[in-house]
Amino acid sequence: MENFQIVQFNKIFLRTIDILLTFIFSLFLQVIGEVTLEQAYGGMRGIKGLVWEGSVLDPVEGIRFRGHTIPEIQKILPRAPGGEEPLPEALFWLLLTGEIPTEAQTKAFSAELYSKSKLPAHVEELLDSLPANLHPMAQLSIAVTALESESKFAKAYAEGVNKKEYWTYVYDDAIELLAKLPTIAATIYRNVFHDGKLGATDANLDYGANFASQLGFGDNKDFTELMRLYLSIHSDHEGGNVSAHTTHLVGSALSSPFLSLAAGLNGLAGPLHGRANQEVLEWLMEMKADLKGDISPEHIEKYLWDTLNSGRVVPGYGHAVLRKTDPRYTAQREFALKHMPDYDNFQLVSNVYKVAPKVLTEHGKTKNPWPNVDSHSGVLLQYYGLTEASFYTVLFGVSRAFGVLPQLIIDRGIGLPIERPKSFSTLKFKELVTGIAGK
Ligand code: HAX
Repeated sequence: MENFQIVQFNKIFLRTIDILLTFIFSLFLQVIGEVTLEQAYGGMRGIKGLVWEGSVLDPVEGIRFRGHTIPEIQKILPRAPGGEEPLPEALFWLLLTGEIPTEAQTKAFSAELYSKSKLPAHVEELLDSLPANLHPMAQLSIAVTALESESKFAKAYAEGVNKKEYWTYVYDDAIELLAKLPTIAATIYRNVFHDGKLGATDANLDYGANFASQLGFGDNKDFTELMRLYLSIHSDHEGGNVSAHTTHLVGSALSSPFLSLAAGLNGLAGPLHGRANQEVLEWLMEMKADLKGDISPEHIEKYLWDTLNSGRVVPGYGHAVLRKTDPRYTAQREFALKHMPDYDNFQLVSNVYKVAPKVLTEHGKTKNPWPNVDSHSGVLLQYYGLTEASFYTVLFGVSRAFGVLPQLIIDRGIGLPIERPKSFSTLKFKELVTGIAGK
């Protein structure tokens, strides 16, 4: 099974990369942009300095995975029998190779992931020993770091493997990680919020179905569909976001995929990034309580102003790149319209959507007054009974691995070097732009 997979990936992956790189190398001296001081001091927005193969984010249209929009991948990627949402393992294949896997390839890949899903004893014991008041994202990061013991890449490197072979070991580690993440996430969920026991898995089921079952929601086919959609759309959002860039950066020092992903997850845990999904849900529930259930747009508008006037951000709104409603928000809204049109918390999210862009525009600060992915996900999970908001970013973390791990394999496959951009002190920047040497 493993050989079959790696031969397939090898064939497709090397062929694609070869053709592209020969062309790009011949244009290496072309100028692709300039850098302003505003960018240096403004979080490096818009600087074109990263290579990322899986997806490209257009400010208006949103994400394309290997050239395909979210509605397109919902149509063209293999699905589970009777299901309507894409299988995330098929998306991983697409992000890595640029090709849509067949149903047979996807099924073999699901089975391979299933066969590697058990955790080593020391990681199980470690998770069981963590206190319930340690944030689930910290637990996820600790467990992924502890999986370093399984790294074939770290072992091969220590044994002096040829650098041309790096990517095959990174590939092995990536598959190992992807396979084990649902077991880690479900263990955290069941330990912190329930009885510590995981639901049963089945070798014939897909990744999303087994994950739903491990979490304890396996008997709900709509929740399983939500997991497939959720894991697919949160996977990749080009390379510059904190979690993707961090994973890629740490990997460039030849840290293993386990250590690289753990670093990325620590970034995802920030409230301006992945943790925004927890913040949104908590903010919505506070709003609902404060408005005593009257969620009319007028009352919501006042609450939005109160949030802004107290010096806080409106969670789930704004984006560093997007300038329109996030298509990941739209995909989740479509899901809600289909599965829970009358749910009061969905109505709440919809009513916020009616007024927040106007309020944020009048407020005049954010460059993007539209909702992002995190604005919607929480209420979908609430509807099915996964109500513990502090767990939500863990689900995002499992999905993010589907986007950042293919790039790590590619990074080592094309031999990208260690990352090391240039920095200056403010005095030196002044000298650079005025020509006057400072002291
Ligand atoms: N509410 C209030 N103010 C906001 C805002 C919001 N939702 N979004 C941006 N602003 C403010 C910024 O804080 C900034 O204010 P200052 O000038 O006082 O510093 C100003 O508007 C300009 O910011 P920007 O250029 O529009 O946005 P950035 O690229 O700097 O930041 C963020 C992008 C996503 C971090 C920002 O929009 C934000 O904080 N949003 C709320 C948190 C959130 O939803 N994060 C999740 C984003 C998606 C993601 O990564 N998911 O994982």
